[in-house]
Amino acid sequence: MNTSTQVNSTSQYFLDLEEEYGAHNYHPLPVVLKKGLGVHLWDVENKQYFDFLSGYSAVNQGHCHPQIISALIEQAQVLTLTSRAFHNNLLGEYEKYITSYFGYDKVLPMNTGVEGGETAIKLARRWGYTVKGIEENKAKILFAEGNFWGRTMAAISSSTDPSSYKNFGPYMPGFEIVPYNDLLSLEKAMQDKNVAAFMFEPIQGEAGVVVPDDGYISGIRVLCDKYNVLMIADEIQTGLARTGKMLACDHENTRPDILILGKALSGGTLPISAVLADNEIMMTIKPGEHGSTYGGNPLACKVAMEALRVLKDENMEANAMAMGILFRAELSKLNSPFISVIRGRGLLNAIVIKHSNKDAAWKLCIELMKNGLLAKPTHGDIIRFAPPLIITEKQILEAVNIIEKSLSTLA
Ligand code: IF1
Repeated sequence: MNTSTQVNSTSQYFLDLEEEYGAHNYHPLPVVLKKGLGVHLWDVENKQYFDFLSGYSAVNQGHCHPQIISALIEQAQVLTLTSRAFHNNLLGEYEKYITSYFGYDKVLPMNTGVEGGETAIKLARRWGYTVKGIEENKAKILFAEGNFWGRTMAAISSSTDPSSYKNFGPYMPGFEIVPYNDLLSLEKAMQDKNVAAFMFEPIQGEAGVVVPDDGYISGIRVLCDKYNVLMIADEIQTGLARTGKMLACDHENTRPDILILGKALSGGTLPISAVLADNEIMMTIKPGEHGSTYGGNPLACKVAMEALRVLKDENMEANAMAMGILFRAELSKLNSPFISVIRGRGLLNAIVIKHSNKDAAWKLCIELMKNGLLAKPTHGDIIRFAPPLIITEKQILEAVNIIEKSLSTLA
C-alpha cells in the first residue's frame, strides 16, 4: 500500500524513533499526538483534530475527563496496588458499585479486554463441567465468524481473520465457529451437548461495525435458555453507552449470562476490564484458580467507579443515541458516490468506501487527517467513526463538513 505522506520535521523525529526502536506491529496514520481533551486531540505541531476513533472506544467519556483524572491523581497519591494477597478499602466498594450498576451478583476484575475474554471462557468451561455436566476436556465454546476479542493465543484461535491467526498455530482446541447474525446455524450448533457457551459481540467492531438484524440478540437469549448454553456478551467495544444504550444488549432488553467490559471502563486512563456473572457461574472458580497481579487494584477501582459515574451523570447514552442518528442522517444527505454503506448504532458507526482504487479508504483517512479529523480504516474499505460520546450537535456538523470536503478529493 502506497501510504507515504509528507510530515513536518518535528513529527518525523518521533516517527523515526518508533521506526527504529519499536516493533512494527501497527501501521498508524502519520500523525504524532501530544495532547487530548474532550473530543479533541493535538499533534506535536499544535494542529487540532476531532478524534473519531476514541482509542477504539476506550475514551467514550472524552479525553482527560476532569473528574476521572482527579480520581486517578487523588488515588495515585494514596495507594495504587496491594495485590489480591491482601484486602484493600476500594475493591469491595467497587465490586458493590459495578454489580448493582449492571445487575449481576458478582464481578471478577481483570485488566485488558482480552483477559476479560479469557476469564469468561474459563468460567464457561468450568461451569460446563461442574454445573452442566459436560465430560472433562470436551467443553466447546461457539464464536461468530468475523469475531474479534483480542490478540492472545485463545483469542486468535477463535478468529476467522488470517491476519489475526496465520502462522501463530497450533491453536486452542474446543472452539467452533458459526455464522454471525444466523440463529438457525446457531441453534444447530447448540444441539451438541458439549457446548458450554456462545461468545459474541452485539455489534462486530473489528469486522467493520457489523450490526445484526433486530431480534438476533434476543434470539440468542432464547436459544441459550433452550439448550442450557451460557450467553457471553463481549461488550468491550459496544458497551458503556457507545451504541446509545448503556449496553448494546439493552437495545433488545436482553441480559447475557456473562458480561465482559473493558476499554471505557477507565475512560481511557489505564487498562481495566471486568467480567460480571451471577453466583451459579462465578462461584465455580475457587480461591487460587484465577487472577492477575493488577486485577482489581485500588487505583483501577477508584477510576472505574468515576468513569461509570460520569457516563450516567452526563447521560452519555442519550447523547450517543441522538448524535448517532444525526451523524448517519447528515452523512446520507451527502449522497456521496464514494460511500456505498452507512451503518451503526449510537456513536459506533462506519462507512464502506466504493472506489476503483483499493487504497481509497486509507487515502480518505489521510485527507481527513489533513482537514482535522482522525479516523482509520478497518479491513481495507471500511472506515469506523466513533467519537467520544460527549460530542455536540455543532461538532457533529463540523465533522460531517470535514468528511464531505475530504470525500471530494476521491473524485
Ligand atoms: C488491536 C480492533 C477494535 C475488542 C473487543 C475485546 C478486545 C477488543 C470487541 C480486546 C479490542 C482493540 C484492540 C486493538 C484495536 C482495537 C480493535 F480493531 F483490533 F478490533 F476496537 F475494534 N473485545 N479491540 O474490540 O481488548 O485486550 O485490546 O483491551 O489489538 O489492534 P484489549
